[in-house]
Amino acid sequence: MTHHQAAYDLLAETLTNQGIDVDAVKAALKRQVIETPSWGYANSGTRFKAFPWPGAATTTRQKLDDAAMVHKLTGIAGSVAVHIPWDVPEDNDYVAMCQYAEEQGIRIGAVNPNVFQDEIYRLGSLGNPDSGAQEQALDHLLECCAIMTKVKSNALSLWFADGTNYAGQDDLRQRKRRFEQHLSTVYKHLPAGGRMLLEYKFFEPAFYSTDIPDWGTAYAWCLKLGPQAQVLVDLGHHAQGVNIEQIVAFLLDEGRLGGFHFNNRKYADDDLIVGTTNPYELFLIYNELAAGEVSTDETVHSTAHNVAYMIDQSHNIEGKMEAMIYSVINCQEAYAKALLTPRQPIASAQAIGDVLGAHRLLSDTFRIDVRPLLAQVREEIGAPTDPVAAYRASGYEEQVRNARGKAATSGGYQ
Ligand code: RM4
Ligand code: MN
Ligand code: MN
Repeated sequence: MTHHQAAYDLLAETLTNQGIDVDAVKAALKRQVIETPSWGYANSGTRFKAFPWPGAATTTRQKLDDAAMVHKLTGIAGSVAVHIPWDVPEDNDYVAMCQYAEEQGIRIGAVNPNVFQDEIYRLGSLGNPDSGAQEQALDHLLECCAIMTKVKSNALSLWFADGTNYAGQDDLRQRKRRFEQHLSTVYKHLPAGGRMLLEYKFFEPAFYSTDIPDWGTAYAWCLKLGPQAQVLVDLGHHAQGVNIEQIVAFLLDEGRLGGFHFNNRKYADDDLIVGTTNPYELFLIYNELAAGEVSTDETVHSTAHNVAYMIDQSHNIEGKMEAMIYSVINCQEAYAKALLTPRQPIASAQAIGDVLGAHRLLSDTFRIDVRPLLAQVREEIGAPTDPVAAYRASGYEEQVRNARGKAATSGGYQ
C-alpha cells in the first residue's frame, strides 16, 4: 500500500457521498493531455541576462528527449510543440524528427512559425509596410504548413510580434488589411484537417499598437477565415485584471476556442510556471472547460473536447525539467478540481439568486486537496505517484549535465 492510499480512500468516499462519480473523474484525468513546448527546455532569459542551465537542451533531439522524460514521469504530456526555425532538425529531415519523437513515446503537436527574429522583420512580418518582408513571412508560414504534414501535426499556432511603437508610424487600417489578406492565403494552405490557432497579445515587442491585440480581433479574423481557424488564449497576454475565464466561456460557446498557452503572469507576459501565483484563476478557467466537456450543446461539447492544452513558458532562473513537470502537475490539479465542481447544486443556487451560496460551492471546490486522487490516477496509469520526487531520484539531471554541459548564452544588452 502506497502512502497516499488512506487519504485517497477517504477522499473517494467523501466525493461519492456527495454524488460525484469518482471513476468518471479518474477516466477524464487519464484522458487529459498537456503539450509541452520545445523552447521551454532550452535556455532563455530576460533582456538583462540569460543564465545558462547546466544540461539544458540545445538540439532539437535533446528537447524531444526532455519532453519524453516529462511524459514518462507525468503520463499526460505525450505531445510537444515545435518552433521553427528554433527546431529545424539538424539534418533538415522532418520525417525523421517525427519518427524520433515517436520512438521516444511522444508526438509532435503544434508547429509554431517564427516571423520575428530576422532583420527584415524590424517593422513587422505580415503587417510590414514593405512587401518583400511580407512575402518572406508568408513563405515561412507556408513552409510551416508543409512541415505540419511531415511531422503529423494538426495545428499551426500563430503569434506575431507585429505592431508599431509610435503613433503615426504606420497606417493602422492598412496593417489590418495586410494581415487579413495574408492570413487567408495561409488558411488555404493548411493541410487537410489542420487547424490554425491565432494568438493575440496586447503589447510587446510593439508598445504603441499590436496588430492582433486582443481576443476580439483574433475572433473576428477567425470568423472571416473559416471554421478551421480558432483563437488561442495565452494567459500572459492580457492586461491586469482581465477576466480570462469569461473570454474562455465566450469562445467556447461560439465554437472558436482552439487552445491555450499556459503560464503564469503577475505583471506582464512573465512566462512563469503556470499556477504558481494564480492557481485560483487557473481553476476558474478549467472550470469553464470542464463544464463545456459535459455540455449538451453540441458546439460547446465538441469544441471543449478539441482544445489544445499547451504550455508556453521560459524558465530563466530554474531548471527546465523540474519546472515543466511541475507545470504539467499544476494543470492536472486545476482540471481535477474543476471536474469535482457540483454543477447541479450551483445551478440551483444561481437560479434563486443565492449569490454567496453559488460562490461558496464553487470556491469550496477549489479548496479540495486533490493530490491523493492524482496519486491514485498516476498509480493506475503506471506513472510515479510523485513525479517531481521521481525526477529528482532519477539521475536524469546529472546525466544530461554531464552529457550536454553548459551552453554559452547570449541575451541581455549588448
Ligand atoms: C510570445 C508568444 C508566443 C511564443 C513566443 C516565444 O510571447 O507567447 O506564443 O511563441 O513568445
Ligand atoms: Mn504564447
Ligand atoms: Mn507570450
